Amino acid sequence: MKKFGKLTGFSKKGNVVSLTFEGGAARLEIITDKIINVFSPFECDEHRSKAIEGEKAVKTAFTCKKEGSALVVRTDYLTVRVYSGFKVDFYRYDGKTLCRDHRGKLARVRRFSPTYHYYADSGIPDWEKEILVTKDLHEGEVILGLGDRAGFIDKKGYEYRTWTYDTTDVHDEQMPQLYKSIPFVMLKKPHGVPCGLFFDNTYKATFNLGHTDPSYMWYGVDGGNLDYYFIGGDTLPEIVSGYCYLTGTTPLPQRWTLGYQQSRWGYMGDDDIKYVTDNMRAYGIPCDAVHFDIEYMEYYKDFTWNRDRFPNPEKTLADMKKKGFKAVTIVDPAIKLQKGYSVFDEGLRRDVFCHDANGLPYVNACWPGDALFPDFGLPECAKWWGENVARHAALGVDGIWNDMNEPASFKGELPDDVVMHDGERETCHRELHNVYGHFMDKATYEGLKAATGKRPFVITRACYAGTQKYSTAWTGDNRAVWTHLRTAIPQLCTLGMCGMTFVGTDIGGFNQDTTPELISRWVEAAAFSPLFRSHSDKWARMQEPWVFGDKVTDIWRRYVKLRYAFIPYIYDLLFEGEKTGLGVMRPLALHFENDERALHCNTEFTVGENLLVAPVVEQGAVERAVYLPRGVWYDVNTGKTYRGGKSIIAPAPIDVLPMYAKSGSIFPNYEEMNYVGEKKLDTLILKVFPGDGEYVHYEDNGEDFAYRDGEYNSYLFTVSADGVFRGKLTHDGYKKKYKKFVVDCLGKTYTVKAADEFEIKLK
Ligand code: MIG
Repeated sequence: MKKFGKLTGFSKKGNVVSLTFEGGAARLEIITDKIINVFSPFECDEHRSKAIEGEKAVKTAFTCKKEGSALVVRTDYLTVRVYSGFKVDFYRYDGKTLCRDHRGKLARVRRFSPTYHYYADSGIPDWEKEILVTKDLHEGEVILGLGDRAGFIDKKGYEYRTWTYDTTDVHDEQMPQLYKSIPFVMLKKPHGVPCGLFFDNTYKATFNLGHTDPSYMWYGVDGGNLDYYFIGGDTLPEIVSGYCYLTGTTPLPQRWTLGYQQSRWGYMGDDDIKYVTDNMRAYGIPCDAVHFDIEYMEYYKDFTWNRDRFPNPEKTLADMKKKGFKAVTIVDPAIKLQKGYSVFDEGLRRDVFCHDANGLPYVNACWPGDALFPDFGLPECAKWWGENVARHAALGVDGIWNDMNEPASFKGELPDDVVMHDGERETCHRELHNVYGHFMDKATYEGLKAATGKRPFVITRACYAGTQKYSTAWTGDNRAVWTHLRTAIPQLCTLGMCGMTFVGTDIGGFNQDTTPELISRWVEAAAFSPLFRSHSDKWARMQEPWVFGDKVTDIWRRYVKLRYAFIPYIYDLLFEGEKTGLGVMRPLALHFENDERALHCNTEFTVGENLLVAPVVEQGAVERAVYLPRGVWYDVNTGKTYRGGKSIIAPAPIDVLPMYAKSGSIFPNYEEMNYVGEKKLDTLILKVFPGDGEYVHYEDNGEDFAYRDGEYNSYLFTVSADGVFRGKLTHDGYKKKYKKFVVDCLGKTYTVKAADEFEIKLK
């Protein structure tokens, strides 16, 4: 660890407090009264953030003075005390400790008995890295976040890395790195005030989260600067919003992207696409999109079509469209090294590929064999890529699926010194590995946006902090094992708390042969995951909704229909989320952070704030314990009420997904449909659970960016404990309005013609 030594001076200019230590310079930047950047230039003097775009610092009143041995910086919300050694402690305005640097010595994890101490670990431990941040942890404190992890909601006790990584191993809590790198954690003491730490550095980093010793955590990173943001706020949702204030939010997607999507690596040609689209409709299972995996290409060459299998792609896509299906096609970063392949030729001519240390195009391999890797951070490369995306989309492609962008490569990992660019600045793979996917997603988003004017639909496997602005994500190659179904809940909820709200898993499991029971439970558990897609490996058994017989098909139909009913609710959450950064699937920890049982609940989640979902994630189970936090809850399936603050046993035969609505909640639903856009959305159903409550609903064209200019309607719906339901149009900006509202209170329905204001007395 770098020795900063004695604090020798400070000065204040604008929103920056510059610090000098015997061992070097550092600074604090006041971003807002709750967000402070802690910085020391190890590599350069500027931030070089890939996650944060634009200026985030706002004019903030603060004071700065020496108090004893500490330099004390105060905003309206925070008190920051800086000491020698560049130790930085954060307190709230009322003196409550938020987060302090750890002072004690760090230790190694002991792996040998005292008698055999001469077997001590060799080599330099990770925590002797130059750039190292250590923070105190407390009894019972939980650590949330850190992006793509197959662990639990609480990450305390584990050691993880950020280095995007392609793996088909079982993803479990001990997996140190997965496809995505999001260096953001939140700390929460029982009944204490939470805080967040965003380490905005793209180099390989280690997070020891109380793994060696539960009294501290440390973060150490291989390069770049010491550059992290402390994020304060009274509640966890505020911390999440603070993080998204910095890194951006998930933009509202096109409505159809919330529909069910069918995928498989192994739909080889026109007949397979027809097999899927015909059967979806024949079995009456709503579906909006089919995904085209790498087999649609000619020799795995991006932006080409295999003409033997798809003689006329325009017609394939147009035929799909007639039946109400959108098409999402995969691309991999690796571009086949082949003269005469126009994408390769043009890329070479425009010099958009990564180079090796000798300045020659860097060659590795992937599905197309020997291949070059686009240098997506280079503006010219992003442009070239976007143009290819646009040309491809012009055929009738509706979304782009970015795979293998860790980047994955078949001839070993890219060496550290492969030359890449961050804008016009030349740097290397060691710095940009973790943002390779991020840059690809951004270029893809921009290409699609320019080509279509619609809200781009991009799905990625790899990402960094801030990628939510450009892409949705799936959790990569899971397996058809129950562990992966169980893991999906904390994994998706955690991604959601890290800005990546539009996420999902491969339903049924990607690798290995799923079972009828597992896939049934999986579709139930996934019914509320924003990205709702079944996908499987080429060598796994077929797993379309109808291949396991009527019983399983009925479950699929029921839960896909449930999903379609709830599309307006999920859409509302995404609209809100664009402002707040909050996710769709949320761990109980988020809204019940002072309830220790909720804080550790890994097998339940809420959708928004008021709908609690508790899927069965265990083979053979026909009931399960459900923890209901404080308050009155309605069993959505039966209407029965429960007082929370305790666990109940929920009956859950194979076709039942336990769901609970908070008293006073209102959920907008659609009528049945085979796909989004099949029917005019004239009727809105409002599912009401008695009590006091209000709900804001949002209506727009579901497609383009006109909503940003006010082309939308919003409605305020309220219900009161004495049984009066009211509706009111509160923003009138979109012409095609609902014609009818159906209020459904525990099965009793009331229909009203749409009016700017209405009132119903519920019986
Ligand atoms: O090396 O495109 O995670 O979803 O089906 C495998 C084939 C490459 C990995 C992706 C998976 C996809 C598969 N891909």
